[in-house]
Amino acid sequence: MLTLYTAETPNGRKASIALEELGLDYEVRPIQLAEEEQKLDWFLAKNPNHKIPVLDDDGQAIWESGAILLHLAEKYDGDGRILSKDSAQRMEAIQYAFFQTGGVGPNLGRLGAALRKEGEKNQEMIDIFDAEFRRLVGVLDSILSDGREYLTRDYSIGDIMHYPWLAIPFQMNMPHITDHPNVLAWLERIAARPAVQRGMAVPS
Ligand SMILES: N[C@@H](CCC(=O)N[C@@H](CS)C(=O)NCC(=O)O)C(=O)O
Repeated sequence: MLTLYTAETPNGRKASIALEELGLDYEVRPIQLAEEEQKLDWFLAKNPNHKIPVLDDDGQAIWESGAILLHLAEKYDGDGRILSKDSAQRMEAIQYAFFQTGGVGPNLGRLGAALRKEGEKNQEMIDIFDAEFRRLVGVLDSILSDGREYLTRDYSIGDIMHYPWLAIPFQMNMPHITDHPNVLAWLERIAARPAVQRGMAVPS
């Protein structure tokens, strides 16, 4: 049995999109982050890093969104729907998944936190994260400029890892996205996928 411990955040939605793309049956257990439910002992026993998402697969608790997607691909993706069976394609998809966890995720996350900070804002920090986020979107834009449909030849965990994060500035029409036509077109393509729409609605 699969249970996804998640919340209404980009990292949680990577996992729900992957589960939906694979057509798996799973239960959703929403975690109230504002109430710090992720810091209760029962949750820490699943993820000592007190963060969602966590996927419980028959008693095995897996945390870190990238590891969850790799686990789902290894165990449930016989057709290569989210991770190609071709070894070069597979490695390229994993490369983009790592690129997301070390790049767009932390930079956009910290930019959002710096902008939301109550009281006096640290403009220097805002400028650093903003510039780095803009640079990373530019890198993605230049990769997509050769006309490819997805980050790798086939739709993959690389696309899934990036989408929920970039969907935020995309929906807000931020120049970071609108200045990058290849990223914009890629986001529209991913947003049109029914499994992505279902995954983005979790938890409902
Ligand atoms: N590197 C982790 C990041 C997960 C993460 O930052 N989760 C946030 C929500 S998006 C969280 O649970 N924060 C609660 C906390 O830090 O206490 C992943 O990719 O799974």
